[in-house]
Amino acid sequence: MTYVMSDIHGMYEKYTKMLELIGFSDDDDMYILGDVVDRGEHSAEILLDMMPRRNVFPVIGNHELMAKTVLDVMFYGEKENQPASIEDMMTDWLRNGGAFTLDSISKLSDTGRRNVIDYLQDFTNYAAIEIDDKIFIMVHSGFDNFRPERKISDYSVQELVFHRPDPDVRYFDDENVYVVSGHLPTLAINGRSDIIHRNGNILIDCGACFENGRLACLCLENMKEFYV
Ligand SMILES: [Mn+2]
Repeated sequence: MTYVMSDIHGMYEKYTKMLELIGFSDDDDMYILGDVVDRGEHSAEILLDMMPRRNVFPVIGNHELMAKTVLDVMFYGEKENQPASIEDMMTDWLRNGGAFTLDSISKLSDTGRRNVIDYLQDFTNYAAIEIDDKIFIMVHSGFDNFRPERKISDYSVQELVFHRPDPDVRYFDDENVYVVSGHLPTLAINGRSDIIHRNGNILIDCGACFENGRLACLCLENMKEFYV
């Protein structure tokens, strides 16, 4: 089966409970739509679990985008490609839950830390798969500056991770094309921590790191929903 979850935000216990709940095996695939890190305390543990799994496909979120940029500069001081705004980004990241990730990564050995930071570079900007007659486009937050004729590979990473998802706006006319995204807890849309299916949008961030929130997981073959 093919599963998708998002916005785990350092909640390692919910992550492992979810894998157990769905009976995740080597025959399944799992897409994780970003914001694995920050806010919760166990970001490194989740990344270390994901890393060796060949059937877990990570897609980047705004928190990984910030984390990988800042961590690279902090630990390895790589000056090329260093954005001019790095100090603002660092402050912003630490304030938005990055301090927990920094703490969790600092406890690792040098090799462990290098591997985890390198792994953040493996996160893809988006993923698109076909199941039966349906196409699922999986992206952290949707599309900024959306135009239906624009190729998905032409969007910048920023356009794919900072957009505020709006389930009332349909992206693609083709009713067999679904955009699966996270980023905005559904709690903030309708006050419920349930997956929202609307207008070809599937919003799966159910606020795992918030008090009233849950970690959600969706099976794409049968649309079965799981919550922890
Ligand atoms: Mn996000």
